[in-house]
Order: sequence, then C-alpha cells, then structure tokens
Amino acid sequence: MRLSRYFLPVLKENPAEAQIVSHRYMLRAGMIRQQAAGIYSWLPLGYRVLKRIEQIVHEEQQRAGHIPLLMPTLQPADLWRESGRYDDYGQEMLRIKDRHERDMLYGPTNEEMITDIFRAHVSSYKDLPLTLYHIQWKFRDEMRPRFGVMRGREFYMKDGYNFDVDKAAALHAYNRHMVSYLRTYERMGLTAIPMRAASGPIGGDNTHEFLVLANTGESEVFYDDRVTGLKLGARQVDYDDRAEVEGICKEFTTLYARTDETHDPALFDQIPEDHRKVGRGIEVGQIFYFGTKYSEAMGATVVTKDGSKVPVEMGSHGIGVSRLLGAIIEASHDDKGIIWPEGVTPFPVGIVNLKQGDAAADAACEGLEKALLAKGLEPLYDDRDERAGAKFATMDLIGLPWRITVGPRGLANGVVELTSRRTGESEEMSPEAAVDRIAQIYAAHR
Ligand code: 5CA
Repeated sequence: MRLSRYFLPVLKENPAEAQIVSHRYMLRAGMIRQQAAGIYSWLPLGYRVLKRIEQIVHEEQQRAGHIPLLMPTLQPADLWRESGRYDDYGQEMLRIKDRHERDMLYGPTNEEMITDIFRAHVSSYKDLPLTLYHIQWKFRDEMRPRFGVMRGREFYMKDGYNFDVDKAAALHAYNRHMVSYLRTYERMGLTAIPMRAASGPIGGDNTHEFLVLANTGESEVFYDDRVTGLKLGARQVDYDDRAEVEGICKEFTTLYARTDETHDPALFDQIPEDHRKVGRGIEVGQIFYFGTKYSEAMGATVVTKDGSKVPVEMGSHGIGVSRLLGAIIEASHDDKGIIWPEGVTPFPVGIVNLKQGDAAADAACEGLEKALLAKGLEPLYDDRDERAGAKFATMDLIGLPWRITVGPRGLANGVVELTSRRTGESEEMSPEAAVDRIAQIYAAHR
C-alpha cells in the first residue's frame, strides 16, 4: 500500500474528548470516527487491525474444534420472551418495531437464538459435543459509553455456545474455551489473566473473566502477581484430551486472581505480602457454564445413550473483539504513539523514503515493496513528498513494529536501515537482508 493513495486521516492535535491513551491514539491515527455516542465507523487502518484480531480469533476457535456460523444482528422479541429475558434485560436492550408492529431487538448476545437453532436441528447425543460460534456486531445501550471502542454501544463480539450431553462434557467445553482464549490473547501479544467473576444477566455460577492489566481498566482486580508470569507458549494442546485441558486450566487458575465482584479478603490475605497486588484490568473476554438455564426454558432436549430425554447442557463464551484494539494499545504504546505487537499489526512493516523523487531511492523502495509482497508481507510505503521528520512521526504514531528507512546516502553504501518501533534500535543492512529479517520475524506470527 502506498501512503499517497491510502486513506489515513491522522490528527495533529489531541482530541479533547479522549480521556485514555488508546482512545486518543485511535482517533489520532485515523482508525475510527465516532458517529454517535458509542457508535463508530472503522476507518481503513482501524478496520485492518479489527480484521487481524478477528482472524486470530477464528483460527484459535477452529483449532479447538469450534464451528463458525453467522446469526443476524436483529432478533425477534418472542425468542427472548421464551427465556424470560425480554423483560429482565432492561434499558440496555435496544428495542425496535418493524412495519407490522412486531417487536424486534438488536441482539446484545445470542443465547436464545442459538438455542432455537439447536432445538430445530439436533435431538440426539450422537450429534454432540457441538460448539457453534459467530463474530457479529452487538448492541447494548450502555448507560455510559466511553473510552472509544472500549465501552461502545455497538461493538464486535465473538460469542460461542457449547452443547453437551452431561455436565462433565460441558465443563470440558468450558475448559477448552479457557485454553483457546489463553492462546488467542497470547498471539495478540497480551497477557490476559483468567479471574473468577460474577455472571450477571447471562446466568450460571461458573464463570471467569479474562483481564488485561492496565491502570485505565474499568475493573478492580486482586491477584497474586505470580499469575502474570504464566504462559501457554508454543506447547501443543490436544483439545479432546479432558485431563490435559483441565490441567492447563488448573495451572492458570490456582493462584488467587479475582475481580471486585468475587473478591474474598480472607483468602487474599493468605498470599505472601510481596506477591499481593491490587490493580485495575480491562475485561477482554468471559466464559460461562450455565447448564440447562436456556435449554429447559426453551425445550432444547437430546436423547441420551440409554434412551432418556434430557435438556442439553450449555455454556457461552465471549471475546470483546473491538474492545481488544483498545486493550492492546493500552498495553503497548509510548509517548509517540501505538506499538503494535506483530500478531495484530495493520501492516508488518513501513517503508520510509527519505528523498522522494530521487531515482535510486524510489527504485530501492519499490524493490523492497515487491520483495516483501512476494513473501506475503504487505508493507505500507510512505511515498509522500514530505519531510523525513513528518514521515517518522506518522510511522511512530500508527505503530508499525518495523520500519525500513531508505535514503540516497545509505544506498551509496548499499544499505538501508531497519528500525524496531519497540526498542528504537536501528541496524544497517542490505535491502535483501532487511526483507529476509522481516520475513523471519513474521514467520512465527502468521
Ligand atoms: N453471551 C456471553 C458470552 S458469549 C456474553 O455476552 N458475555 S459478556 O457480556 O461478557 O460479553 C463478552 C465480551 O464482550 C466482554 O468480555 C467484553 O470484552 C466485550 N464487551 C461487553 N460489553 C462491551 C461494550 N459495551 N463495548 C465493548 N466490548 C464489550
């Protein structure tokens, strides 16, 4: 992509309405535009990151054996009357009437609709286990939409629903989601800690939230700081192996980590003092086991092996896909701008031409562009006729993790400069070596 042809409306000034750094940088880097309170357009740069995050979520869900589908944003109220939640949900639900005066709503979540799909098509234990998920826009008419995409009214969520024949199988699905989420967040360069939480309007008594530590987070958290060192890393997980998956969950949930809703001061005080931490966190996901709450209310049953008919065991599992952009920026930035982790960056590398119009510099940049594209890596090439300082400032703001700087002086010696956004360190090398290095770095991320 050439910057001269792209649409990157960066702002020079700090927008007054943005109270936290991620909101400020998303506006300044031309990633989003607010259209109404808590409702955003995703401009090209923001859209690219959103799609990267979505892609990682899809890959990790499917690795765990979960099956994608797509449900609509609008739902008939009657489904929600069956579960009893139409009245319970209150003012957070956006209610709409169609031209026939039928009650509709913009879905805040999809337990009812997925249960309806299940009961229409599945009736035997032989079709289980089954986990269906989608990534779809949601609407919650939040009392206080704020912090940009962090607490929107319209937001993008992955929500998955497991159907199992008995409680043990449903708890395995719960654990499988926990492990797949750990891997999902790690691929995005995040440490998200599963914390025992409260279930709210979804229901059930077994639930964990995943929190990214950040002092701008909306949740108060209490934890043993040794949890922050736990990593899934490169280990291969057999998601069908109940004992293995449960073992990983134990590893990540044994140390104390709770939100204020479930905090237990007596237990907390047993943690050695130098590991006892109180802080704030951003909730980037939540998993629930709620058994037969919806299947009983809506008549979703299966015939078991011994011929009896039972309500199917369920849980639901969400990831805040659009919120994750904010969370990643809160966790990874400096005073010049965003620092994207390689896993989610909108472009793997930026090319800065220090002397646009110089035949050798232009040719070298175009050569780099071609060579990177041939390796499946699309660079953002700043080919504008601008001062070097302005080009560097834009690159720093939008946060591409790597930059190749090309100028006539270096080229006379056969070198370009490769710079890490995170460390600021630069290294001179041939253009070929720079391309190889970038390819090597991203081999682990794509
Ligand atoms: N049905 C369940 C799981 S699929 C559910 O709705 N869970 S939830 O309410 O916890 O939402 C899942 C995730 O969506 C949250 O963890 C959070 O990361 C994100 N989320 C919730 N509300 C908002 C909001 N107003 N703006 C942005 N993201 C949100």
